Amino acid sequence: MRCKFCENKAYIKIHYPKMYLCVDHFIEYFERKVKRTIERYKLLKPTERILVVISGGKDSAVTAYILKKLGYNIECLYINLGIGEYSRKSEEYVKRQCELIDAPLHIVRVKEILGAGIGEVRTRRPTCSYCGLTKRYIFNKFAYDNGFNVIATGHNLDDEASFIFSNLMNWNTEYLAKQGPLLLGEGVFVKKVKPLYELTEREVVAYALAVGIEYLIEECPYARGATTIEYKEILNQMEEERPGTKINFVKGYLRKKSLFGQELEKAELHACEVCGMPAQREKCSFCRFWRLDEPINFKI
Ligand code: Q46
Repeated sequence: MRCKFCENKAYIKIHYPKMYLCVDHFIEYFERKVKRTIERYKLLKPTERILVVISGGKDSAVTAYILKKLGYNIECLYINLGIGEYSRKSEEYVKRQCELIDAPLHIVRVKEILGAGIGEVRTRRPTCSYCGLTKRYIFNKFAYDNGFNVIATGHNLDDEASFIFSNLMNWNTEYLAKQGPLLLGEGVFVKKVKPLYELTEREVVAYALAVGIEYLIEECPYARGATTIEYKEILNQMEEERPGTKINFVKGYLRKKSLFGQELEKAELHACEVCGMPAQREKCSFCRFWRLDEPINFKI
C-alpha cells in the first residue's frame, strides 16, 4: 500500500478516518492531532511550567517528547513505586527517555519517603487503589511545592474510553462528572491536562517506534486481571467492527458530561492537620493511609 499523500510505502493504516500513511506523514499527522487537542481544549499556554508525570511506558514518554518538540517548558517527574524489578526497569527507561529529549528529571521514591513500596503495605484496600491515591497526591504536591502551573499525563483515547465505560457500567456518576482532557486547578490543586486525549493506543505505539523512543513494554504486576483491560478489549472489538466508536463515545461523553454535575457532592473541606492539603476529616486520605505525623516537603 502507498501513503495517501506521497509515493512512499505505507507505515500504518489509520482506521478512522481510514487512510494509509508513510512514516513521515504519520509523524506529521500525529503531531498535528496533539496540537489540535491542545488548542481545542485550551490545555496549555506557551509560558506555563509543565510537569510531565513519566512512568517508563510509551504514553508518558510520548507526551514528554512531543511537548518538548512543540517548544513547551517541561520537566519530568518519575515516582518510583518500589514494585521490585518492575520499578527498577522502569526507572532505567525513564532516565533514557529524559536524556533523549534533554529534559530535567525529578525522582521521588515511595519507599524512601514512606517506608514501604506499593504492594508491601498490610491493608484491606486494593493495591491499585492506594497506589492511585499515593501517585495523585505526590504529583500534585510536588507540582504545587515547586511552582509548576500544569501537570501533564499520558492518558490516551483508549484509557479514557475504557475509564468512562467502566464508570458507566458501575454508575460511578461522581467520577463521570469530573473527567476530561482538562481539569482546572483550584487552590492547592494544580491544573491537569491530557495532550494524547484523542490518540489511540495503537497510534501512540506507532509514533514511539517511528521517532525512536524506547519504553518499558512490561505491565505492572498488579495490572493483571484489571477490569479496565477487559473493557479495553471490548472497545477494541467494537472499534474493529465500527471504526470511530471510541472517539465518538468519548466526544459524546464530553457533550453530556454536565448531566452528571448534579451528582457532585460539595463536601466541606478543611486543611489536613498534617500536610495542609484539603481534607474531609482531620487528616487527608494520604496522610491517614500512610499514618503520617509530619508533612513531606517535595521542594527541590
Ligand atoms: S495503579 Fe495498580 Fe497501576 Fe499502581 S499498582 Fe501498578 S497497576 S502502577 S497504573
